[in-house]
Amino acid sequence: METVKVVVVGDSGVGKTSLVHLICQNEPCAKPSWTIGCAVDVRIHEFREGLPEQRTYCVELWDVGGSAAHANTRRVFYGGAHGVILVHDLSNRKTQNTLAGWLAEVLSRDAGESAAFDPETFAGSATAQLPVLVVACKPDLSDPRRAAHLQRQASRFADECGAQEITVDCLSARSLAAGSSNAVKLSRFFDKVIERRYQREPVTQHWERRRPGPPVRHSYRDY
Ligand SMILES: Nc1nc2c(ncn2[C@@H]2O[C@H](COP(=O)(O)OP(=O)(O)O)[C@@H](O)[C@H]2O)c(=O)[nH]1
Ligand SMILES: [Mg+2]
Repeated sequence: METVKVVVVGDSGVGKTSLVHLICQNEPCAKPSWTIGCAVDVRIHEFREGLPEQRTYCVELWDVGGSAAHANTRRVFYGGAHGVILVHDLSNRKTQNTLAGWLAEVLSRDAGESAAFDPETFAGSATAQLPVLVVACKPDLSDPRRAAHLQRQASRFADECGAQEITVDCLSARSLAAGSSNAVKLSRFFDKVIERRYQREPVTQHWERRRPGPPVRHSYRDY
């Protein structure tokens, strides 16, 4: 099965592990353990579901530990990513401000550790490079007025980088229930990641054009 890689980043404790569990297992994670390094889970995704070109893909979700102590070593997990999910926490106001920095960190994966980069510039050109989804977690823990304020802040950023947005209570399976607007947006995001990854190959010719061979190390510049 053909595969795409999506990295999931955001500050520690915002709900990344819980979100990935909900997306991949279709049920909330009772007690997420602290993420050390990176954990990978997969979701089987129907690309363009319901259309003649529908096809099954495997979406790998790379849940990257967000602690500051590992800022220098986690870059290794970003290589070859085809999409990014940026996660923030509506009960923690600092976590919206760091989204641009997280995106810049992912986009600078090939630039070497010492490269200086400007989050604003990177955010502006992000979608030209890879699709982005912004996820707001813990709406249930924030009072509605405060949540709305923090949500607006995140939305401004999402607009700047052309990202879709969803709000997910990771402790409730209903948040991503089949047919819900969240589920539809998530599905469209995965479609976009797959389109971007395979855009040079017309969809109907994937199988004919694939030849067995050694694994290729992809760079986002190839797409
Ligand atoms: N109430 C509530 N708690 C959440 C939600 N998402 C995550 N949590 C809790 O927040 C804590 C940190 O979540 P975790 O997934 O480990 O965050 P990570 O560090 O970003 O991977 C855990 O206790 C989760 O159960 C949510 O949407 N609502
Ligand atoms: Mg985690």
